Amino acid sequence: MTTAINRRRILTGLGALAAPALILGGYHVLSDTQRRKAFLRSGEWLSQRSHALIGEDALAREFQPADISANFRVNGSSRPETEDWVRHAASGFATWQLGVSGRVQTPRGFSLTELQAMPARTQITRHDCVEGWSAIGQWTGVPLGQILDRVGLLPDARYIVFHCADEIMGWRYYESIDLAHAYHAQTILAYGMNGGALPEGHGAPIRLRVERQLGYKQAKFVMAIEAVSDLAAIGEGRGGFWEDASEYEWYAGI
Ligand SMILES: Nc1nc2c(c(=O)[nH]1)N[C@H]1C(S)=C(S)[C@@H](COP(=O)(O)O)O[C@H]1N2
Ligand SMILES: [Mo]
Repeated sequence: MTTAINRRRILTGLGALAAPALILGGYHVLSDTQRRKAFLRSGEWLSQRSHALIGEDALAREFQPADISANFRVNGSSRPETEDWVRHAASGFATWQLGVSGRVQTPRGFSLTELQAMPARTQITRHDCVEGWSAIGQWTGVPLGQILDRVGLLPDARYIVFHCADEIMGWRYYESIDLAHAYHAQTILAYGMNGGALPEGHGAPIRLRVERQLGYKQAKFVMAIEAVSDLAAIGEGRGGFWEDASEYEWYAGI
């Protein structure tokens, strides 16, 4: 994907954000939008790493335990059929490792036990699927930023790609986010849900929670993550399974 196409897609996404912001009339939302616009016009955003400048550090709303949905739907893939995942699932992911590669100083794997031993974050948030349903769940996991800091991003890293275990119609599910979202406080690789282990259908052994984005960005069954400088060589180059397969926007901010 060329930078120009990427810019168009991000701008389209931001355009969609502006309308609800105006309707809500929240002054901080409006000023965020204004700041985004000025920032985009300046052209600086192409190289800008600071999420604070584009307002990406704002937290998604968090809820109380009493708000947790009794039924959180399993949507999309519910059980990968790829050989690797099936084998690891059979042994409770005991020897599974999350691979971390790409534009990093030290590519390496992390076992589930290692991930669980790292400082964790628990959050109760609302998941919004574009198909028109929402559910509130509690997620526990390791902040993605901690993993990225352990491997050390190279200066040209701009996106984090999540490679999943499942295939839909013969295509591997994958997703990607920029570094501002990767380092957002509520962006975690979750291994727990509603106080227990992450249920198989919700993405065992780990799934991404990137709480300022829509449902399809919440990659389940994550087997590996890859830091890249450009999304062009991944899948069909639009940054995710649904982005490649349909008109879903790469920037799915909510
Ligand atoms: N690997 C993978 N991740 C995925 C999907 C999928 O089919 N495969 N579906 C996406 C969509 S559209 C939604 S709404 C959520 C559903 O997550 P849930 O099953 O925990 O409700 O996962 C997202 N992540
Ligand atoms: Mo979805």
